[in-house]
Amino acid sequence: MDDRAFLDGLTDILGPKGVATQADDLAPWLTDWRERVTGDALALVSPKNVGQVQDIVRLASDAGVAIVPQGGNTGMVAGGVPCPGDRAILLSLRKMNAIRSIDPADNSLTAEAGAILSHVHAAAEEHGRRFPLSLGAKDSATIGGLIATNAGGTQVLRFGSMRNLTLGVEAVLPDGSLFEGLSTLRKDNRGYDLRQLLAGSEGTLGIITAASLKLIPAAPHRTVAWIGLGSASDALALLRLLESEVGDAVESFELVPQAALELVLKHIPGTRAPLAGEHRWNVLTELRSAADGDELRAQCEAGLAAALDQGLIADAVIAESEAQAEAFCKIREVISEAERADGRAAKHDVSVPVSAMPRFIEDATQAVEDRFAGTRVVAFGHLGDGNVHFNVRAPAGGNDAAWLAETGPEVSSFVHDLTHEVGGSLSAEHGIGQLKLSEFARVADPTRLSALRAIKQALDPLGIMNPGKLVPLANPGDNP
Ligand code: FAD
Ligand code: 2HG
Ligand code: ZN
Repeated sequence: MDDRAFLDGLTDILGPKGVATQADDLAPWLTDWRERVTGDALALVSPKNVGQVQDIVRLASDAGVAIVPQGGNTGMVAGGVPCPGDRAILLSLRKMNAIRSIDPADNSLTAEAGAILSHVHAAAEEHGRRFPLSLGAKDSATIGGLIATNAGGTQVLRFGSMRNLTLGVEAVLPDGSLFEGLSTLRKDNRGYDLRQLLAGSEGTLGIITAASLKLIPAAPHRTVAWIGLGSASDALALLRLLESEVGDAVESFELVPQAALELVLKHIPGTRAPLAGEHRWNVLTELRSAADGDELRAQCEAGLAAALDQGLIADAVIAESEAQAEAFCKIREVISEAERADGRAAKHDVSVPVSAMPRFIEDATQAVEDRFAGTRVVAFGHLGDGNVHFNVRAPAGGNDAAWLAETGPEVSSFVHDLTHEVGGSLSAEHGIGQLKLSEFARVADPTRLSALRAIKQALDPLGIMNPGKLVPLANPGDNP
């Protein structure tokens, strides 16, 4: 089937308004959030229902055209945009954004894949419940994209990543068949778990059209604190101390270096440093309780006082109001945006065992800055999960885009080797996409790679679902 006949077929399925082919209409969706890749597509299609998704998949399969599912296009590894030169369509789930149902007795919510995370939060809150996963892109990221990347965020410490919070999935598989897995069962042992296979599959095994999510009871009382301290190992000791004081009320424990705070203050209007002095490291922690706000705050104060006595922390402030709590949290949420506004960085979304992370941050920072003169490491994020964003910023005053293109790959290999040496992973939460594909192929265990390829081949033998992402080709030279 030639391109003309294929596009006519798409218009038959979706009507003219559901198919965009003009370059201006496509352009905003062909480049990823980090502006690292601009891909090619024959069309942007926006189905409104599952039947249309199935018809598009069958037509694309007949025509041998690749399909790139896209939600909010906030992914960090260019998984949601086509590869340059691809004969592909972008399939946007944005019009499939309904909250289909909420069942407070079941503590579950069922939403279409294009539902935006903050809308899901609001819908759960209306029923006295919470969906406990949040991240800086919450006003754009969609449920489909979050599942497809197995996203994490700031509350993984307590509630786990998207996998742990997804009860059921509805998805169109690469042959156009519909997997009707929207169950809200808490226990289901019918063998291989397709829901879990789709979580983290980055659009390579099918198109998620809806999902059932786990809700938890609302916890109206929160205490948010900003803490200044001298080292990442003190920060980890503080986490363990707070946990012993307040138990699992600690929902977030995020590490923010002074360098990241400075980027935020420089680029994000309306932000203010929470503490008067400067500290090499800061921690943002959020504690929540359904029971008693005053007691929670008292426990937090006691924990911080003990930390001060033990010399673990230098200073701390507990938010006095909800507005101040939001302001503290915002500083953490906008780090990526501030970093992007400041220039290019080689980004590394690494995890190592939690106990090894403080040492890793110190040693790897030293090693990178020694080896690549002028670079500056900004390592921030989810310390309690053993996951920091180990971002290496280009030397100041040069052409950072050119630096990233020329030196970035060498820097990334260096960082990934250091990660690998301590048993870590090169992708803790963002996935592989296009940007980490060659590195994944380089460092991954061959058995893992061949199992991935076998699964891909079994479900998508024609290779139409999001090619060039996540699953490295057997011949490394063929990878984009
Ligand atoms: P997209 O970017 O559109 O797509 C991401 C991947 O999912 C692509 O491979 C795409 O093909 C696939 N996909 C999308 N929809 C579907 C579908 N319906 N079916 C099948 N495949 C699909 N991530 C974290 O884990 N933790 C964070 O703390 C975090 N913070 C962020 C902060 C900012 C400011 C930004 C910009 C991003 C952040 N991210 C974070 C990354 C990003 O938000 C997540 O990866 C998110 O899950 C992507 O959702 P999306 O709807 O934008 O997906
Ligand atoms: C975060 O934790 C995101 O803020 C983005 O995962 C990390 O920009 C990054 O490197
Ligand atoms: Zn993160």
